[in-house]
Amino acid sequence: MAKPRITPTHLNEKSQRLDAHTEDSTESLMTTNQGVRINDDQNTLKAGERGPSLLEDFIFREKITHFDHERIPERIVHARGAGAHGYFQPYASMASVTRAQFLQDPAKKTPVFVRFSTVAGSRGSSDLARDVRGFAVKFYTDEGNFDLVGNNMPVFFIQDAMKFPDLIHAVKAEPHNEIPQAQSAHDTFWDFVSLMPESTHMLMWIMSDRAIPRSYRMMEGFGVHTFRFVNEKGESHFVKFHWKPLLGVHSVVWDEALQISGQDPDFHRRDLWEAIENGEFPEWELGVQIIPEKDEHKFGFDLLDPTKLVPEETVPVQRIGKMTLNRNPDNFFAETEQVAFHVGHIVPGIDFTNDPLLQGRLFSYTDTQLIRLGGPNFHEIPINRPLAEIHNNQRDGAMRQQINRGRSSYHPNSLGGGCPMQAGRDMSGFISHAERIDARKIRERSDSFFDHFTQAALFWNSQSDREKQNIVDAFSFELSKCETPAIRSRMVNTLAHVDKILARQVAMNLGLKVPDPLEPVQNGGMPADGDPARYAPLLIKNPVGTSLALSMDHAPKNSIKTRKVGLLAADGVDDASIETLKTMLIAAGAVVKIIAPQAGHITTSAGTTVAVDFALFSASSVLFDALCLLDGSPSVAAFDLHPKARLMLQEAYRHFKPLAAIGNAVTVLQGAIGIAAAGAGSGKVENAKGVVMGEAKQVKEIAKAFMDEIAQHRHWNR
Ligand code: HDE
Repeated sequence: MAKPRITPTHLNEKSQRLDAHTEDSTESLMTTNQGVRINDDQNTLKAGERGPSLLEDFIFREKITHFDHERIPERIVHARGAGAHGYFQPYASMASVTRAQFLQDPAKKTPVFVRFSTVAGSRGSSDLARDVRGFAVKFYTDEGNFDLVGNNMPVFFIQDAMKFPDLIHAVKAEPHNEIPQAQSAHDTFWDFVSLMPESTHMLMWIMSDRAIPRSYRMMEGFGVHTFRFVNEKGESHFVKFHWKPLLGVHSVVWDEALQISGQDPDFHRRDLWEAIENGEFPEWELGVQIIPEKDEHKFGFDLLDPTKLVPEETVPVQRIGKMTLNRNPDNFFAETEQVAFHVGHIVPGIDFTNDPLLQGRLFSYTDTQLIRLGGPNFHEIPINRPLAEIHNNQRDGAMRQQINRGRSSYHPNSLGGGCPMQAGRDMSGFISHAERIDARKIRERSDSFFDHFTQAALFWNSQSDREKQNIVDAFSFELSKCETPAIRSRMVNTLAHVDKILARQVAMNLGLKVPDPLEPVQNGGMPADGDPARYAPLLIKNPVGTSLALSMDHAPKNSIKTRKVGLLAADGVDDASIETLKTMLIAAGAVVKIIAPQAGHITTSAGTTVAVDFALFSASSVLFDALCLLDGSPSVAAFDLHPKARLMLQEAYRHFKPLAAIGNAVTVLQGAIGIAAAGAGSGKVENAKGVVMGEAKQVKEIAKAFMDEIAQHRHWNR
């Protein structure tokens, strides 16, 4: 399949040649970076066969010097990530609210590059950390690059950018011993957040299953801040951005996440890569909540406060276009590592608000690229280069690629014919929304930011019982890892302000008393001269309802596309059972893998050879969405009482995954997971709690019921 390329159009011919992708053909000879052919790449230059190496060996020195400098500083946050290319296409013109050209024409495809990431861990850390996921999209629009640098959660820990270094210092590994890696379950994180009541809403999200997604392809994305859309007439609307995954929103369970971190720390990266290689292109719809300026103050919270969301029931999400990721990067470093996102990369028709977190980010992202990518010319790296032409009077700097012609690098000029000229107000240039500001210069926070618990409670109230249980378990796990008792108590006290049952259950797990009556929440962020009446006691201020859109259990579950299903089969497996299951699952879009006692091949009862994808000894249940034990006496016997097979089935059951067994395999499954089929032998397909069992002749019905259970993802009623 021909891969679409982003081709630089604005560089002169010579630099274009230098920037082209290089691929070593079979005829190409090895050269130095100066283009000199290399005769021998095995040995350094020596004074005699057994003599010392010579300093003169420019070939060796060039190679080692380049190697020594292969790493650039990893991102201070979001160091661990994976990226992909694709395109975005709007459904209809959005001209009534924005003049952004890429949102006007349903026929227009805009190339994108997306990078998903975790926040806290180092570049080599596990994908399955309990963490927010970054969801950063670079749109290469005809009017310049627009970066939507969001997360998979709609709110953030803090309200003001001033606190970001503190938050990140607290969550990263502790400075004295650099422990723990990619985990928030330690004292400094909980010390900080328990002193920052504004974090409470985000903590609810982080302790929910949203923090352990099944796949990057199965998580929502959010712009978090309130942005502006501005139309041709200069009219502004507030806008909240959303990404809605077409595969639904799914997570793993915490015990699974812990195991995946060992079994396959690249789980999410591999999943994204494989889906795209297999032609299963991940898709998201871009959603917007559009709020007229006149409604700015009608919500009971401040639209500028990034610890708040606008419930979808209050302002519905309009789906305005679709993003498809259809090409893996050619080179991880050149693209995924060197891509430089920036919330300040916007195009005409989109603008900022005064959200104090967003305002701080507007400074931070360019600054971070200067250190990470080594200078001010990072926009010239191919992955960062806009498709729109660049013309300005900026010159020089480290690693400059563009070779500017002519004498004038200033404006106004007459020597260069006045070029490049300003677009001017009547043309296509960026015009900032002329927001009226009449204010005193102060270092303060608005009173409208001081309701920290209403939306935390809204989130809690909107969860299903099982989701609530998972949140309780996550708080308990994390806080149990804190060594300082005062931090645990302080956090439980904060939780009591959200919900008494939540606080009580966490307190019980930690062996603590629930604070009653509520003690004021401590606010470490309170300035020394602050008015205590403003800060404490902090209590729920607004009526709390529910918002079903906040619960993953309410997300649609109607497809098994790309779910990984393991079929346990050994020599002598029944042909009908393996063929039917494979064919029906693949037809519905699932990814089917054969797990056998050994690697290589198995032979079916009719003598067909089937390739084995996973040997039992190196497989693990946590790498699959569902497991099925196939029929055929010799095959079933190979798994019966096999400790690893039993472990896999038991674990899958404990992780609430769909399971199936056919014919003779039924008793093996029953034995492993300790359940009996209610009507075993009744001639009916048994289907309870996501476990499907039946006779060999019912294989089609079993497959059908199994697929319905896989679509439900997890079965919490066990
Ligand atoms: Fe970032 N953030 N951030 N952030 N952020 C970075 O920029 C920063 C925030 C987000 O895949 C850094 O290039 C500040 C919120 C993503 O390359 C840095 C503040 C949201 C990524 C930075 C925030 C994000 C970053 C580090 C508080 C969700 C990864 C490397 C004021 C809306 C992008 C880099 C990628 C990366 C600063 C808060 C999302 C240091 C100062 C809120 C997805 O510039």
